[in-house]
Amino acid sequence: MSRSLLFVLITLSLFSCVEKKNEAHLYLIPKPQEMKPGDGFFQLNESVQISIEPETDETKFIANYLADKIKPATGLPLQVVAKTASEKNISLQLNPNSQLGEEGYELMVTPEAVKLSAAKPAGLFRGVQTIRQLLPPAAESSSIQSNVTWTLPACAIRDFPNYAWRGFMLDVGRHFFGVDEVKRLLDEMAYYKMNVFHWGLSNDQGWRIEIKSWPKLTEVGGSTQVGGGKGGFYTQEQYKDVVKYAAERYITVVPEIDMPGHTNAALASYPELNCSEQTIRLTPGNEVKRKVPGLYTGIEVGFSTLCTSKESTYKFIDDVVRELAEMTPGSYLHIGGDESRATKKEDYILFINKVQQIVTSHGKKVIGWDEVALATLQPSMLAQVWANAANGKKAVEQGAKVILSPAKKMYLDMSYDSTSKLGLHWAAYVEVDSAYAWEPSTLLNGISRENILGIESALWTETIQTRSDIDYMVFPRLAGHAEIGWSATTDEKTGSRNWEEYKIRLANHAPRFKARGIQFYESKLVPWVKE
Ligand code: TNX
Repeated sequence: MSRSLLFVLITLSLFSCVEKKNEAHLYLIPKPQEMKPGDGFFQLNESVQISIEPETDETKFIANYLADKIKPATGLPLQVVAKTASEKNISLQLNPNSQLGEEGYELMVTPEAVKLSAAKPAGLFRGVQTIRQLLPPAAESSSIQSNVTWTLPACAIRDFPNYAWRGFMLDVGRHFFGVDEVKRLLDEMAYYKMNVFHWGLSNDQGWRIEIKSWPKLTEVGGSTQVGGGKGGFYTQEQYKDVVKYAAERYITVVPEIDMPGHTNAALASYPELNCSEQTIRLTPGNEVKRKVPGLYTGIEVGFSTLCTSKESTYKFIDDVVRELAEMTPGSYLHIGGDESRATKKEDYILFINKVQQIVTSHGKKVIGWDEVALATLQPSMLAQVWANAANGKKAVEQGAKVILSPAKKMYLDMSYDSTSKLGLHWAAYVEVDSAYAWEPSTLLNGISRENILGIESALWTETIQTRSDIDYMVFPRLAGHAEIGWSATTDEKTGSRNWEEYKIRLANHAPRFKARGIQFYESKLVPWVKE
């Protein structure tokens, strides 16, 4: 071999080494509260095991979850074992004395071992997501990847969430999405350490959850969707299956039945839920007078209402809430309460007060969109602020806590800009930087850190019909929201989020999105890393 060829080869191999250097610890999303880089790398190979201590069903499940995530791309069948003498392991350890709270964890990666510890299983599970992100992006692929060295960069991480409630809402009322798609989104939430799945199960266009005592809700009310497609609904068995799947990811399901407005699908299913003859607006300009509305497949809001003055309406609500509460382990039920423009204000207040009592009588706490603050809120009630800060303030003055879902920042159905092929823009165009660079505790007058339980992204689906539509609107904005919920403010000087710093981390997630098969929106504001 000639000298110059040798030189070229050596240079090339040096460069490819540099290129392959795993710096994933610098690009974590959400950013850990504390991270110190170390020297060297831990390398995965056939002999690495995942050891758990103590060995319980939960720790075993979490370890197997990690092994299952790593296997498809690496081909490595990492074995789950009880604590062993072997040092070269990934160890997951529950340490009840740890001060890390419900979801915090500590992670130590050295060339010799990976040590994850937490006070609670939920903390281990969150830490496992960090382990996944420390591996090269190719590790997130669902098929075998060759020529990759499976390393984790040495580092020491101490991490815990900033807000207790880090939610994602999916509206399946406008367009229906089946169990598999919901589970995929739960997996994505888990990846970003989110912990509340708010499931919008009813709306004008569709009723999506089987209620055994009122079967026509799904037979009739579930039979269509926006645009006139066939809609769909979840059986109670499917609902319970999703709840279990979520719980295995330490995600709480909060079901929403929106009322008294947004109820056309129910009103079309059961005539007795209507008051008297009403003017029904089928489409703008096309109005008819009749007692029972037909199914609705447009995207107008604010035209429907349950009859708030009939006792039988509350019997209906009691049945629905009872059946839902029975299959919902989480402590909250969401009663909607938004945009009830077809309900008189005094009727609305009476209604919300009564429904709060019904929900409480079934052992659940109540959440409502910010308009519910017009009623008399129980102290345990949560108000979800989406549009009206004054309502949020009213809720806070009544002693309630709030969840922030400001439409201008967190509505994932808002278009990115005027050229976006999907979405609405009544609140704003929400580019990736705007979705990220804000702070919950300073966004709204009269609502401060101690009033805020957390934040929630919302995907309304008037314009969203397919999995790739979901991908385009949800990603990458969801990653930024997850970080706002989990990580402390990145820029201590300005007290606000540092977009310039975040966008580099986000750019480095492009190969990860791709490896997970996500067709994300490639915003021009982000210098995406190509691979
Ligand atoms: C407002 S937010 C709504 C939804 C729509 C959404 C569209 C809220 C509580 N109500 O019914 O789908 O805007 O962006």
